[in-house]
Amino acid sequence: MADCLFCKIVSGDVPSKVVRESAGTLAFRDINPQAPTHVLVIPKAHHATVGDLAAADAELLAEVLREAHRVAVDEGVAEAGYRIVFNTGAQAGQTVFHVHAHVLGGRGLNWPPG
Ligand code: DGP
Repeated sequence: MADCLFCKIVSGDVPSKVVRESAGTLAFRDINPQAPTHVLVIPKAHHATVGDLAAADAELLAEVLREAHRVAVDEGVAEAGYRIVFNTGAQAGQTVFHVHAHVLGGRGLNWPPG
């Protein structure tokens, strides 16, 4: 989508710090990290929310989750524990409407989230 920030990251028009890439996904560091490890994993194809992606392409959603786990392993946070978050909708804090998994780790994470 022409006016989508994360589509521009996929195309390289907006720079990012890429940590992993698979056939269908890209993983890059969040510009405003909330934990020592804070990586976003996105499908290269544009889907606005995780619900939209689940309905349109469940295998691609599975690829996003596999890659999110691989990021946690590569970053060395998988054993201690990490969190995968999909903010979905404005009230939940979604600000970029190209679905993304936040992979957070490297510190204790509170529950419930704010
Ligand atoms: P959310 O609030 O769940 O939609 O998360 C959007 C995240 O995207 C937020 O944590 C900050 C991050 N972000 C916003 N703009 C950029 C950008 O230009 N580059 C990178 N790497 N991350 C961005």
